[in-house]
Amino acid sequence: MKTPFLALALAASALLSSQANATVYAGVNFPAGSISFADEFVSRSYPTAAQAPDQYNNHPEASLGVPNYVSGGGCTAKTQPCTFMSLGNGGSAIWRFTDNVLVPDGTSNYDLAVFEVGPSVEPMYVAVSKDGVNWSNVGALGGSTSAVDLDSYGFTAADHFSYVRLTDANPNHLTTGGGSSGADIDAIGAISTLPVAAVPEPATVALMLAGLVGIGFSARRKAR
Ligand SMILES: [Ca+2]
Ligand SMILES: [Ca+2]
Ligand SMILES: [Ca+2]
Repeated sequence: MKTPFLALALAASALLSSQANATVYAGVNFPAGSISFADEFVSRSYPTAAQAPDQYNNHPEASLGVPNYVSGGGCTAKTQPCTFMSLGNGGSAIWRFTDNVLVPDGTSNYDLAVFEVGPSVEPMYVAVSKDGVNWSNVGALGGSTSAVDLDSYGFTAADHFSYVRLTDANPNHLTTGGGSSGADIDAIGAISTLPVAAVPEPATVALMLAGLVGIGFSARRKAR
């Protein structure tokens, strides 16, 4: 009976630790906590070079990890390093999750949240991808809408997404750039997420195998 008990104990502790990670960021509850957020910046592009934001609003690392924008924290040469990255007018950028994947949660609740700086979300289109090559459009954000329900696009539990693409959609300023032009991205978070299983260290695997052999040996001894 040792093995089923052990499996049960491991499952219970995994459940407890996942609930323990739940954290509210800027009013949104993330059940898996800080791993939920985009980990890597992949690429970006602009319709023309003139539509890019200026150098102070152009730091991709400012859009990674948990939301950290503080109201009034603009990006100029005189202030602290920027806490968000502007997309540029009509600009597009791609992010990647590396220690987690974005999944639909099986309900109409939101699954993906984009933290855009300012009182009203600047309009942008959202797409998701499993491989960074094939993309599925999942609507637009703007105004008071800053999150996406993947289930409403027909995805199922088997759909695990590692990439998010945001494209600035403001129709009023598509010709010029500079400053903090385009939507300003503080963070991108998978509300519905699964951790990517870490590959165990060889030493851990050896220890687990030794444990299994030990359990088998003691079971054989008892059977005699
Ligand atoms: Ca992450
Ligand atoms: Ca959902
Ligand atoms: Ca940020």
